Amino acid sequence: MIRRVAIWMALVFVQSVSAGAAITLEAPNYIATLGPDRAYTIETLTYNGVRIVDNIGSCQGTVLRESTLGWFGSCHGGETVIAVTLFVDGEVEEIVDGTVYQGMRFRLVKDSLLGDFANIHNEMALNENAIHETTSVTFLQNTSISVFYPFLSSHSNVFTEEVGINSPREFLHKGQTDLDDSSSLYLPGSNVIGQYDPSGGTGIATHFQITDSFDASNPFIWDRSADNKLYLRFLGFGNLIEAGEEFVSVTTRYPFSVDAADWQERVIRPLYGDSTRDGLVDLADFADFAACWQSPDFQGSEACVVWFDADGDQDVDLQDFAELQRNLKVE
Ligand SMILES: [Ca+2]
Ligand SMILES: [Ca+2]
Ligand SMILES: [Ca+2]
Repeated sequence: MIRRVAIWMALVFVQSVSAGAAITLEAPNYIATLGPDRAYTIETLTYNGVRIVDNIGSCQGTVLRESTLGWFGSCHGGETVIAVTLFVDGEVEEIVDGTVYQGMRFRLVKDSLLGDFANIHNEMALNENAIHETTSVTFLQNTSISVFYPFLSSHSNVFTEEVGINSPREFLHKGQTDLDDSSSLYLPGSNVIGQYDPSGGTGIATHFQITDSFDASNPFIWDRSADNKLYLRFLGFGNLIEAGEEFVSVTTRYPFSVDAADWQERVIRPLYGDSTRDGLVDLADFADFAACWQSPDFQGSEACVVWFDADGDQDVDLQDFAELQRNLKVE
């Protein structure tokens, strides 16, 4: 039924839209738009009725500044999409600009070129709980880079509270981004960032799974008048990147809704049981649970407690399994 709707919409829109119009991915609890103008990065995003990403100067994805040529990627241009494939509920759908696709889960697999000096392979999955992205940037020639953001995301101006957390749950920063004064707030050492709207009771938790190459990474929030934009900045590589070097970033954005008193804890564990941090609780997470449950070495480890200790008694046992069963979806 869902497929049929999407095909019907494609037939209708193919006649009427102008070239370059964004596509819309529509699920029961979220709507995303993305299109060729910004190399198929997200332009707007609404989750459970809350506008997380606005389309005013919105920029998502991977962006860098080549030392002499300037900015490349996403909203800055200079990114040539070589191939992009859309999966709607696991089935490939032809991308027709301007089309509204309806489904439960979407996945976009994209290969693109930045100028002639780097390529990007990006896989972005949207599901009912999160937006999960893996991005790999490979340099094709020796390149002088002055700034490199493997990930950035424009979040709405209503998210004025923020926290920075290191792995797995030490708060390194708690503060506000509410002046709209274009200041940059650096959160060194944090690989989990929470942003929260105290009046609306909604927020977004961004989890970076930072690999070895990102030892010197540094997230920051730019408090612009239009939004509070979150960046992952890569530092400490000098400014020459050699041909063949590859950088991989894995990012999961979990939108959430919770009472103000609990929001900071929710950022640490936005989805109980999702130890793999892809927005789904499935067999991969169950394998982690089993390791936590059965091995005395892991039983009380911090990661086990963070993701699987439902009743807060610092262990992972049968009581916690009851909670996991509630979330577990095996398909
Ligand atoms: Ca702001
Ligand atoms: Ca998972
Ligand atoms: Ca427990």
